[in-house]
Amino acid sequence: MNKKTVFSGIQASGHLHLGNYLGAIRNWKAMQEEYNNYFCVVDLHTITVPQHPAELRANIREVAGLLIAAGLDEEHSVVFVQSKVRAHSELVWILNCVTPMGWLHRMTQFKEKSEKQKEEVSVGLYDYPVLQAADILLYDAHLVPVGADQKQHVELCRDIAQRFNHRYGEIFVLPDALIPPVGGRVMGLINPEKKMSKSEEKQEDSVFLLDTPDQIRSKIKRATTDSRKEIVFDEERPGIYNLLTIYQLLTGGKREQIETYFEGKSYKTLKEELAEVVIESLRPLQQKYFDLTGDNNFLDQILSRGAEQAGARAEKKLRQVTEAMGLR
Ligand code: AQP
Repeated sequence: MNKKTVFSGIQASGHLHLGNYLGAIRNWKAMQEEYNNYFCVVDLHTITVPQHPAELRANIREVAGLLIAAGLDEEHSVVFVQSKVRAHSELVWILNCVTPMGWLHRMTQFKEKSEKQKEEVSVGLYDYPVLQAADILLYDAHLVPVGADQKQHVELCRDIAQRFNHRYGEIFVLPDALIPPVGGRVMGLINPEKKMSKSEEKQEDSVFLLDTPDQIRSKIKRATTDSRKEIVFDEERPGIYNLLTIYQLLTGGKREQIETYFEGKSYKTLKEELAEVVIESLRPLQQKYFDLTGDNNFLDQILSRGAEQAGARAEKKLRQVTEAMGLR
């Protein structure tokens, strides 16, 4: 059977959080049997903003370990670290040479991230979406399951592929983003107007996947709500809406059922119940993570096999690209 190919990546820019899990990883696992999958720890993307070397090294392992612990398995998915497959760095240069600057000027993630960095902002951060395009196109990915924040980048990737194909022949598959109908944008606990983010300075804004039960209870207890009382899914009230969305994603209930269940209950009760749901949902993942990282070799072996498999496929594509362009 000819399965379609899926590619997605995740940065090692900090500890993974509920947004990464509900918006991305959990969906990757749920669909892995249906597709040929490549899941990548995108460490070259991570260095587009300054990283401390020891922390980066540890984060790469933590992210890879969590992907395996979340259930991505070798039978269906190739899990690997981006910098271990050199073809990504080579293809990005080639794609840079066919991508108009104007296309990158429009990228909203660059605008948001560069505002924080001011004059420190790197060329790499500007070029981030082109590297993402190289990742996706190397594997002939048809689908790119991502959170809503990445939609624009996948559309850019498609445009770059189209432009390349127009100039050099049908080399690249045009990918589509796959965004979950709910959970594509989990918001911060303290600032529910902004998405939950690894690199957010306020640690209380995110529930990290390896947080202890006490940390989870304390963060959810301090989550921003409002001065109203009714517990309903109302997008105009971002704090409560976000807490209820997380509750819905983890319990699988319907919105009306959840609203009925919480009718007449207080925000305090909602927060306490949500904290327990989060703790229990993360417990098996955490247990698996600690089991598998207890044996250092286990993770190394998976990543090394992953890099080998991904490398073979990527090299083949790169050869096609360089031949088409007259570089070979
Ligand atoms: N808050 C979120 N809600 C839903 N999905 C999210 N994703 C990220 N944040 C949320 C999805 O997780 C995948 C991996 O994200 P990434 O590592 O590529 O980086 P990002 O999108 O820039 O996410 P972060 O966590 O906010 O990292 P930093 O702080 O380093 O920028 C993607 O599919 C993303 O959509």
